[in-house]
Amino acid sequence: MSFITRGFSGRRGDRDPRLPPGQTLVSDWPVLSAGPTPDIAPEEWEFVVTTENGRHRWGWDELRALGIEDVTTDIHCVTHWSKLEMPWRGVPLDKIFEHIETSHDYVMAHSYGGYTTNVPLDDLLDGRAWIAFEADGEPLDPEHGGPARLLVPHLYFWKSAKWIRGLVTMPSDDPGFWEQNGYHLRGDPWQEERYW
Ligand SMILES: Nc1nc2c(c(=O)[nH]1)N[C@H]1C(S)=C(S)[C@@H](COP(=O)(O)O)O[C@H]1N2
Ligand SMILES: [Mo]
Repeated sequence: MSFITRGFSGRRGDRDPRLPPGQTLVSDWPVLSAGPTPDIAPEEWEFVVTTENGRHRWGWDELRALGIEDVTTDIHCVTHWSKLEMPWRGVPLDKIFEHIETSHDYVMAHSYGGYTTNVPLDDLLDGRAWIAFEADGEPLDPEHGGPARLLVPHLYFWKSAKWIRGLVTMPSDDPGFWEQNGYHLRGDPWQEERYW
């Protein structure tokens, strides 16, 4: 009994309370991509939301016109690195879903290049998710998802689909690319929902 509690409590005060369990701080920004980096000019980029009721499409300027926000947030990769207080700029998903009607509770995010990841619709709303096009005060590098990526910082970073192309709503929580390969369906870093 006592050796377990001693092992856990001894170090607790040293840890940054913003770091979820099992995470380590990095000062650089690692690149993690499952395939090649697509080359998409903002003029060609489009974002399409597809529901059981139809499709809604935004071009680059149309999407930005929905309303741009600056947000400073922490990000947590399932491979155990975290970055704290990163400045981002993007359009909150709330602004997009003002124009969308669906009875579905889940979405599949689709990227240029074919990457997919599933997210409960609730996790994209209430100021918790953005279509981001700047980080650290600069346009997103192509390797980090430029011209635009999904940003869902309260879930592990694999949910933040780079080169985002659109969302398709779903009645059930069907697994995306990494989720089919053993990653957790939701991926809350505070619950350590890494694999399943
Ligand atoms: N389209 C696409 N999005 C993606 C990935 C990917 O391979 N393709 N990798 C995911 C994973 S596992 C992580 S940790 C982050 C990495 O983002 P970064 O390369 O900007 O750090 O992007 C996520 N989004
Ligand atoms: Mo990741």
